[in-house]
Amino acid sequence: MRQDLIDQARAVLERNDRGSYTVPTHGLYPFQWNWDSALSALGFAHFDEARAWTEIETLMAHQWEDGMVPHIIFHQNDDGYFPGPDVWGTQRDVPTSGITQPAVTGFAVRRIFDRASDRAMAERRARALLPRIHAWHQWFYRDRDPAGTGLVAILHPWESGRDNSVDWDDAFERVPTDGVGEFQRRDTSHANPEHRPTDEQYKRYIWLVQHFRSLGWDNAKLHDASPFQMVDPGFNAILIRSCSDVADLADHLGEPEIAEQSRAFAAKGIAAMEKLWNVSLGQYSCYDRSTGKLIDSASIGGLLAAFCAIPSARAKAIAARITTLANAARFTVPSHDPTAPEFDGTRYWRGPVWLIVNYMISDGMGEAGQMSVRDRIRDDSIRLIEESGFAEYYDPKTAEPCGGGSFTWTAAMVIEILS
Ligand code: 9YW
Repeated sequence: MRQDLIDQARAVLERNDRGSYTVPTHGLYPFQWNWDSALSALGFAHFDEARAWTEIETLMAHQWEDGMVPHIIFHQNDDGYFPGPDVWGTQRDVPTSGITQPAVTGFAVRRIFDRASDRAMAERRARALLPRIHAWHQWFYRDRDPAGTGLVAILHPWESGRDNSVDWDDAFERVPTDGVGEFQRRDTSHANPEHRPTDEQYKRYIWLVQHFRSLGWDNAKLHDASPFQMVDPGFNAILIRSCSDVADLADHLGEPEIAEQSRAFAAKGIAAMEKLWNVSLGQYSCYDRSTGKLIDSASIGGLLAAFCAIPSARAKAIAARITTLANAARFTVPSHDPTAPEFDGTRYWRGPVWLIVNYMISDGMGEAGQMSVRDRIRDDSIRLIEESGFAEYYDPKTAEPCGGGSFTWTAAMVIEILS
């Protein structure tokens, strides 16, 4: 049975493989997405190490001169997705979006490196990637944390990877929609509109894109000019974890300056994470940098914090919180608390379970010694696949498969968990 699932997962990866990059799924997402690629490479590495390295190299080849790594790379034309390159207007030879996504690449590279059987290839390819990944991390702490707090802000919900999370609802009230003309969404023709963000949210997504475009995508200006500046614990935890992993890798590859700076980023970040602890929720939560307030939204962003080396008392509290959530749903970990009024079990990031987030939280739980919660998340993840196939996300109460099907990173996580 397990080998059967691994074989099916591998077939999904192969179907979505476009040679030097992978699309998240045919139709709905016809380009290369940033954190999808890094996590999908983990799956490839189990049966084709060279292909895994190529996935990440293709992503990093489109890094901007300032260090930013874009969230979408539009390798070829496809009208099936909105907003396409003409809306972003980033003026690059191979068009890209103008915002970034969770920096999971440093973690993925370290993991692929550690497990590689072809050591010479791993040394060569990791050595070439290391300075690029480090430059991305430096960009984050320079342009997304201009006051040097130790935590970076996202300027668009798409950067978090959790597009329509409840976390952004209040801040989105402040994002205007004037000047956003008519547009035609394409996502709702590929997937059930009930499973996707609303039109009102899309107007605000596009307003932010137009605003940043009017500033010439100059990252030195965007942070202060954005009405949306959100400090997401999950996003920061991924960056901190990648900084720690890059530090270890740099030690191994004889790059002491990269190691030292990466370790300093991680240490400062972990200390600053404490400010995101939300006592009333018993978990971490987002901080709205524009208003200076913690947001009382019990989302998975606050649990994903466990992906970096938070204090053990905090990891224990997160484990307890996941156990409580598990009692309110059949499958862990719902992307929003099922007992909260905003919970919606099929609408994207407002309730459904996502295997990639499960993977990262369970990894963090394992690192923190919380083995029973780690195992529970992994078992639930595989039960979801057995019941409902390789979907984009799942209803945590019914296991209904939602969004796109034959999904690359879902398949990659299955290979990771079962191999
Ligand atoms: C979109 C590709 C991407 C993920 C994001 C997810 C979704 C794309 O799909 O965003 O157009 O809304 O929210 O995390 O990278 O799988």
